Amino acid sequence: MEEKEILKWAKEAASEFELAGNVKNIRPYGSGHINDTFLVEGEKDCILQRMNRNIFTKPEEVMDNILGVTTFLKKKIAEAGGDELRETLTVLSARNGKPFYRDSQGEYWRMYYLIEDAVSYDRVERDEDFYESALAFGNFQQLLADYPAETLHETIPGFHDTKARYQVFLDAVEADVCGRAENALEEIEFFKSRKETACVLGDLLAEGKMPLRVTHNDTKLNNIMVDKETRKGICVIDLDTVMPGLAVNDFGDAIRFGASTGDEDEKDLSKVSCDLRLFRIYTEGFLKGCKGNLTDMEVAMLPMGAKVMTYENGIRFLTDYLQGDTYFKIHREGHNLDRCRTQMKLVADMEKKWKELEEIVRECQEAESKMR
Ligand code: ADP
Ligand code: GN1
Ligand code: MG
Repeated sequence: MEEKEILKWAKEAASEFELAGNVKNIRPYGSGHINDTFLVEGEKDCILQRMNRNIFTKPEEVMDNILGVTTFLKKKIAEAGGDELRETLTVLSARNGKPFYRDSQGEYWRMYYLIEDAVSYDRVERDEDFYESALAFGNFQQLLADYPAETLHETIPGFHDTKARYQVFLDAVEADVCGRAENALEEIEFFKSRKETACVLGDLLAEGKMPLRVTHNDTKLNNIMVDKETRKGICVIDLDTVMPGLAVNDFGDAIRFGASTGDEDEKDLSKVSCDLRLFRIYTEGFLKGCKGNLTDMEVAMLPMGAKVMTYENGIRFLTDYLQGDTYFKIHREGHNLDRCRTQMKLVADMEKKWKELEEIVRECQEAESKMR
């Protein structure tokens, strides 16, 4: 659908939410890959989103999770004397009383308060911001430690089941519906030759060696709002994939995006590597945010989380390229292949720096436990 057309639907949807008040302006917003996001400027600024129905096939369940989690967090934030309107998302009801509006085309729209005086970053601009984001994501996991996990719907089945994703990737190569596999022979080989990476964490989980926790599962830097003044990571957003998962994956996904020296879709691969300084900064913040609650195995597996999440995103981008770009939003031809290549470069670089990554984690853990 063209931008103008979506905007027309967005205006109609906005009017279905009372709190949008007198809408002055609506415009596309942010750089997420999944939902269509709009800033609604009115009496109080809001964020309107058209949920991606291809991906979230049960939008009611997604909203049920988000309401459950944000209600739970608001209580904890209030108890700690925080600002519950800024430190977590606020889901606004539509006129129909539901936490979403379904339009005549069957599309689902939701509205949140805008987190004011805060920004989200697409790349690390200041080390302190990266540290604060780590602290906030670690803390987020701790706040949800006693959340009743059994009440959460699995919004995307097998979301971080890397082994299952590997199989989907193999099937996509085999089917080659767009005839693109011949453009990606090296890339396909790269992931095939590292098949064991797809299995490591799933195996540890199956063997009971790592706990399942309530995790965010999409810890990209731009999924956290940083206060413009205090520069603290004040609000974790994009709660669509809060589900039982692995702590090391939350750590790892943030590293693959934020500790890279290049953008996720950088074409010049000489600019892409895993920055050890940023890796250290994030490790320090995450361990602090987790307040000593990670098991020894989880701590030891933090570098693996980074590698596995990077590998997984690589096969996801490649699979999407092979399948005709039906999942991630793209803005140019070959966009998903470019994204896949940065992930490959990062995986290879992490392999080269493996000993250093492990050493950094050891040092940070030692320093953190001394401070506790
Ligand atoms: P996607 O799933 O497509 O990534 P997000 O929920 O992450 O969608 O939203 C996309 C972007 O919109 C975010 O990165 C952030 O910049 C902005 N955003 C989303 N919700 C809010 C909010 N409540 N307040 C301020 N900005 C927001
Ligand atoms: C998507 O929604 P967004 O843009 O924050 C994706 C993540 C990927 C990421 C890659 C629900 O995140 O899993 O790691 O793109 N989210 C979903 O940039 O698939
Ligand atoms: Mg997002």
